[in-house]
Amino acid sequence: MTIRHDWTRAEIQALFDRPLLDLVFEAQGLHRRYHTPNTVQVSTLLSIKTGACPEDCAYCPQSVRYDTGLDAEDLLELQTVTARAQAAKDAGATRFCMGAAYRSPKAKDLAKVAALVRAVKGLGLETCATLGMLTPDQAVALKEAGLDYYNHNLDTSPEYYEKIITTRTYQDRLDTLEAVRAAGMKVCCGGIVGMGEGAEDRVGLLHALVTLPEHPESVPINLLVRVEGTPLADTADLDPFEFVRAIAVARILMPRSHVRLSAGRSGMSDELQALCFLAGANSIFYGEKLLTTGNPDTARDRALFARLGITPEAPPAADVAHGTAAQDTAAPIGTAATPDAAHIATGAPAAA
Ligand code: SAM
Ligand code: DTB
Ligand code: SF4
Repeated sequence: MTIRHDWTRAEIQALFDRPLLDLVFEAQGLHRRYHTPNTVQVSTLLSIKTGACPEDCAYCPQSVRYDTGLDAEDLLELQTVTARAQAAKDAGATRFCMGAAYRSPKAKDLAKVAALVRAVKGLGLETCATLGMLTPDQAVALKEAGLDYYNHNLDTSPEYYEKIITTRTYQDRLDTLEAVRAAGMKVCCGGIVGMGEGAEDRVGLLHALVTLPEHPESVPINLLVRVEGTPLADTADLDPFEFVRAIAVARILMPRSHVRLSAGRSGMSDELQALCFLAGANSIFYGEKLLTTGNPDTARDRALFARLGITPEAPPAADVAHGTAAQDTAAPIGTAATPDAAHIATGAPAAA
C-alpha cells in the first residue's frame, strides 16, 4: 500500500459513509501492517505557562477573552518542570509534552523553553512542545535544544476554522508547520471534533492533514472538552461513533502515523476507548491532567491497559539517545520500554 497525499474530499467522505464495522475492520487491518498490535504510545502533558492568552480560540479555557475561572501562571521554573518530567517518566510515560498559552513565543521565552527542552531530554524522555506560532529561526533553536516533536493543530476544516478562531489564519498554522518540518522536527498535528462542526468539516480537517507535504508523525484527535465560560461550553454532544469514525479514517489516511486518542477521554467509557484503539488509535495522554482540564487518572489507565492487554510502546532509541536513560530503551517496540513503563501494562502500582 502506497502512502497517498492526493486523497480527495469525496474519497474521504466515502470512508466516513461506510458501515462502522467495515470501517473499523479496515482501519485495524491497516494498523497491523504498519504498527505493532496492542501497543500504545504514552505521553504526559504539562502546562508550562497557563492562561492569559491573547488569542480567541472558542474552545479554549486559556484565552484571556473568556471568564473560565482559570488562574494564569507564568512560565514554570526549570526545577519544577524537570521534577514533573521525572515523575511522568517514573509513572511510565516515554514522551513529555510542554504546552504554553502563547500566540507565539517571545525571544526571551523561547530561550527559557529551549533550556527546559534540554533538561527534559537529558532525563531520557522524548520531548514535545506546543507554544503557538513559530518563526523558522525559532523552530531551528528548539530543534537544536533537543525538541523531537512540535505540536501545532489545524483544529478543524479551513471553512469552519473562521467560526472558531479569528486572531490567526489557517495559513499561519500551515506556515508554522512548514517551519517545524524545515527545522527537521517531527510534526504532531491534528484537530478537535465535537465543536458543532458538520460531518463535512471532519472530512475537511482530515483532508487538510493528509494533503500536507508529509503526513504528521503524530495526529491527535481531540474530542472537545466543554469548559464553562468558553463560547463552546454548551455545544451538543457528538455521537461517539462519529468520533470513532474520525479515528478510523485518520488511521486509513495516514497509516504510518501515530493517531492519538487525545482530549476527551475522561468522559469516555472503557468500552468506547477500546473501540478507538480497535479503530487504530495508538497513542494517549497519560496523567491526571491535560493542560488545564482533567484526564483519566493513572490508576484507571493502568487498569484499562491491563484489561485490554495493551503494552506501552518503547520510544525509538535515537530520540532518547542524549538522555541519561538511553540504555532503558533497548526493549523492542511492543514490549515495555522500562520497568516504569511495564507497570502501566500490568496494572501494578508505580515504583515510589
Ligand atoms: N497556544 C498554543 C496553540 O494554540 O497552538 C499551544 C497550546 S493549545 C492549548 C494546544 C491545542 O490544544 C489546541 O490547538 C487545541 O487543538 C487543543 N485544545 C485546547 N483546548 C481544548 C479543548 N477545550 N478541548 C479539546 N482540545 C483543546
Ligand atoms: C493536543 O492536540 N491536545 C492537547 C495537546 N495537543 C497540547 C491539549 C488538550 C487541551 C485540552 C484542554 C485543556 O486541558 O486545557
Ligand atoms: Fe491561546 Fe492556544 Fe488556547 Fe488558542 S488554543 S487561546 S492560542 S492557548
